[in-house]
Amino acid sequence: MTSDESRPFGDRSGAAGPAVNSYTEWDPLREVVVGSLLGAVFPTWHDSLEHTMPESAWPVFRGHGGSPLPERHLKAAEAELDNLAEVLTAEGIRVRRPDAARHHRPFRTPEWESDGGLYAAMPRDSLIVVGDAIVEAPMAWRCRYHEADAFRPLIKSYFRRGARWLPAPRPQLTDELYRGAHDPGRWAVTEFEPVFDAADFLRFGRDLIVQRSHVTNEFGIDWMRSALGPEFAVHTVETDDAHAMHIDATIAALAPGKLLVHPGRYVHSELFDGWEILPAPPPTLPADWPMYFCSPWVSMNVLSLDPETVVVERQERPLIEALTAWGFRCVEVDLRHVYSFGGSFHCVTLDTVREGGPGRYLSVPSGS
Ligand code: DAV
Repeated sequence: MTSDESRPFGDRSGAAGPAVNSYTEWDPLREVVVGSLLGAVFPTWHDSLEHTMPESAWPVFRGHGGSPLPERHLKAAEAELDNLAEVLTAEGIRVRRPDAARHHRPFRTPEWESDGGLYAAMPRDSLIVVGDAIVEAPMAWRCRYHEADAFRPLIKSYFRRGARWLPAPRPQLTDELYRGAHDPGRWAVTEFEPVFDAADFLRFGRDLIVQRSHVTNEFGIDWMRSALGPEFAVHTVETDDAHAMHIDATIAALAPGKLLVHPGRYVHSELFDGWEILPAPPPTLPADWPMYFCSPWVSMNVLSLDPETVVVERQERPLIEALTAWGFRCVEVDLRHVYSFGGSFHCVTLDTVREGGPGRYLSVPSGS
């Protein structure tokens, strides 16, 4: 038993420094959670997945809910995640990993059942650190209902050491949440109850931005506003993405005043007036690379280690050249096998400790 676990409520005085402290996407990174694909399974099919998953994946998903993801590819991807953890450690950053979880086990509520879970690979989707608080997202996909559980030992440890712990209201995920096939509404989820994935938010000090998506509704955004309180402002931004699910392959904030954007999806917001905006070069992934969950644009899903340093996929040469020319040091890491399962460096990490406090970086109209 570590000293931390021997006292049920640990040191919540903050005397040892904040256990979590992360206000931006770019302040110098001190501690990070890196996800794991161990035991990952195919998601259990639900019609709402059609809005965001590549059409080529639908038949595979339909037939394989709860069964293991392709083994060789998965092993190669897990090795990439282990290597990422080593690279970050070598950069002087403390790395935490989730517990092994039994994602293949079916589960049910009184209203529905799922053939299994998914994985603990993408802590960015289920969790967000805002200042000294960890928020657990009410995820919209039924198979992701227990996804944050693999991170609970870490969350409890952060809480014992002074972090605030804000789990969103447990969603019911009944049929009322999902738009029917014949419903002309734009989004897969209705306003039945608050839902969001944490990866639809990005942090800019006292300001956060969020996109409405197929997994994030207005009710969820309102809940986040209320949970964070008046010290933070949450701004909804428009994006041009018919398949919107997670803002981090549309906008990447690399430093104060420097935004990397998807050339097609980014819609200019006056919040970024005065910022330099770099459209990301197209991804280099071969067309026949298996992509079960997302588009190759996770190439721009980079992780900032500080305002001058970015972790980038080794084979994304045009992006590495563009970022280098923009003044960044690029830490090149292989992650293509992980791409196949839905994300890259930003998705697979949760930056629990960064230096710095709450600043103001966005051009916020007065009165909002
Ligand atoms: O481009 O398919 C990826 C988002 C990753 N969480 C895309 C969005």
